[in-house]
Amino acid sequence: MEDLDILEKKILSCKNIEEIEKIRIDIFGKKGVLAGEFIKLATLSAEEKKDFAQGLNTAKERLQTSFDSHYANLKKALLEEKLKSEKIDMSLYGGVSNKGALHPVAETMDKIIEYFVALNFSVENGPMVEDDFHNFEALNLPKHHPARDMQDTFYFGDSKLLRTHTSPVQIRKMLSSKPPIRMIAPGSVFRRDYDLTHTPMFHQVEGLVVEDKGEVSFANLKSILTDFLQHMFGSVEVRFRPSFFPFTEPSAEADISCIFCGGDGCRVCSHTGWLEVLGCGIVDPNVFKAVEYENVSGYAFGLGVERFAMLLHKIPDLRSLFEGDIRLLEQFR
Ligand code: 2NL
Repeated sequence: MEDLDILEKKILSCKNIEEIEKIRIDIFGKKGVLAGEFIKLATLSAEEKKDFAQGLNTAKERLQTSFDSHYANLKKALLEEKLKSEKIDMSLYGGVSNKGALHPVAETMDKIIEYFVALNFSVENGPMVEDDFHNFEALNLPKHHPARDMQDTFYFGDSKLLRTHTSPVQIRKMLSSKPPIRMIAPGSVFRRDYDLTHTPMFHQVEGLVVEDKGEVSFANLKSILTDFLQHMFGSVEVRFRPSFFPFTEPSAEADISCIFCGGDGCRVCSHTGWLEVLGCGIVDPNVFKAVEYENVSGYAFGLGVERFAMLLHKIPDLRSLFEGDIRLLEQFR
């Protein structure tokens, strides 16, 4: 065996990790110096074997100790060198990162939900693929009603359809729980429509309040919606006009004073001074009949989120909300 002192010197003279890794293989490796010596054991007599093996183990331990301590020294030196050379200048300008932002529709949705959650409304969800009963029948939309035309609704072959409003969520809630109910249903809805003011998918928030003790009143409904619209649009005037929906009776539409001209009349409000923003009414008894609710009263409302987002951000073309054009989205950071 090479002289122990020479081997030890070889270890200690390594100047970096690469060198000492090579020496590790030379000495401790499978085909290294030590392995070579251990093979010689086989050729010795029993007596010689004992002495030789003892000597070998002592030598191995000594080399291992030297190796470990020098290896640790080299590692430490390497780290120190790195720490010195890789200094970070915390005062250097890092540039501005590209911050993301909520899409105006999502942001508007959040603002709407926030209002009703604060008034103790629960937020409910339901399937987008619905059936005729939940989407139409239970909502007092009789067969052959124009809103059920193939024209407006996406049908699947198996009598399933894409919900045309979020009302089926309220129907499911009433079918699965007892009154009182105080809920909103936000979500995407689908209609076969595509032009300046319509996209095949858009978002609605509908609200439903059902009481089994005492009666809800139209005054309740007007008051909560007036406050809601002022939460959304600031200090606007709110008015209610009689209207018609199959699922409410009586029904009304709410207008706000035009936020573009302050009510003086402009192109956006068609020179009326008013903008139509939501529909509402007292729940039609036929709806309660369909979900087998007795001796209850309720009110409901529904609104289109894209319209709210467009008014809030003064976005003129509905379709720009769906194009994902970075030049539009960047303006909402
Ligand atoms: C609109 C009008 C409205 C409702 C939605 C509703 C739901 C149930 C019962 C009664 Cl389960 N009504 N929803 C009521 C009135 C109006 O939406 O213009 N939406 C965009």
